[in-house]
Parts: sequence; C-alpha cells; structure tokens
Amino acid sequence: MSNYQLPDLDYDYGDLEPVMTAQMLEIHHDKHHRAYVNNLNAALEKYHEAEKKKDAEKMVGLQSAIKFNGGGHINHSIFWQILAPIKNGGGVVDKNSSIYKAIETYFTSFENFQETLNAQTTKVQGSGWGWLGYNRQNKSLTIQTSQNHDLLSARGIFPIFCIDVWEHAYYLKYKNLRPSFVQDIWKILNWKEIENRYKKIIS
Ligand code: MN3
Repeated sequence: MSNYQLPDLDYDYGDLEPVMTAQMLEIHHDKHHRAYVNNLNAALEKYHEAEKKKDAEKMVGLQSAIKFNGGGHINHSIFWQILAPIKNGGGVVDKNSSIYKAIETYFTSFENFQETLNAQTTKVQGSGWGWLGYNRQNKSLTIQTSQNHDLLSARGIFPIFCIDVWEHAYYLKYKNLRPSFVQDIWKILNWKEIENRYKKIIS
C-alpha cells in the first residue's frame, strides 16, 4: 500500500528569508504540504478498499481528491528543491550554464523571460502555479501556468521550475501583493538544481 511522506527540506525554515519568513515556510511546508500528503494517503487507502470491493463508483468519486492532493504533493516537492538560501547561492544564475543559454535562445534574453514568466504567473486566476517547462515533443522551453495543483506532466511537459502563487505562499508577508512576491522569488531560486533538472531532461 502506498504511503507518501512529507519530504525534509535541505535548509532550515528561517533560511529563505527575507523572501519567505520562517513562519511562512514552516506553515507552508509543515501544515499545507503535510496536509496534501496526509489527504493523499487517506484517499489512496479508501481507493484501495474500493478496488478490493470492485466499487467502481467509489473509485471514480475518489479521483478528484487523489488528483488534487497528489498534485499538491508532487508540485511542492519540486518547489522546495528549486529554492535555495541566499547564503548558499540562491538567486545566482551562471551565465555559462546550459539553462541560461537555452533561456536566451528561446526567450530572446533572460530579462525578457523573467518579465514574461512574472507577468503570466501574476495573472493566474485564483490558486495556481507559474512554470518553466520543457516540451518533450518539440524540444523547446515553454512558460506555462496551471490552476490548483494541476500537473505539467499531464500536458507532456516536464517541469523545470515553478512558482507557487497560492495565497498561502505569500500572504503572511506580501498580503495582496502577489506581483512583489513573484519578483522577489528570483532571489532564492536554486539555479544549480534548475540546471540539473534541465540537463536531465535534455540528455
Ligand atoms: Mn503551496
């Protein structure tokens, strides 16, 4: 039987300041993400019971909870990895890296990419995510947004990095100012990990 676990962070709750305060990160990781993991496990347990009883109606009824909580778990697990404390090099992008060069190729300039991703991410209606993805079919980088916890992989796109713009991601510090949070998150992006994810998918 599946039993998903909340992943540990590679940094302490206070380490992503000033962008995420210790309280924000603790609530986000230890409350929100943990709830997705717990709810996913609970829904899967019920699903397996329904499967044993061959109760297709029950199984179909559980799919939205599995999709929502499973997506929440998967997306947050990526999100924590592509962030890094400023003291550990967060926000620093190597202009000789493959991902930097690819971004310049696909989006004219890094600045243009940043502006476009920020604008689209800011415009997400309600809860969702902004993404840099890799389209496997036409082998290109792509800016995407998704609602709730919908997965990029469902569109055939590999997620390279993401920005969580659910209110729980920024409200405690930024209040209603989602654009400021989206601007600031670049200060704590883990470009080494983003480069790793990009290289893995293109190889
Ligand atoms: Mn979140």
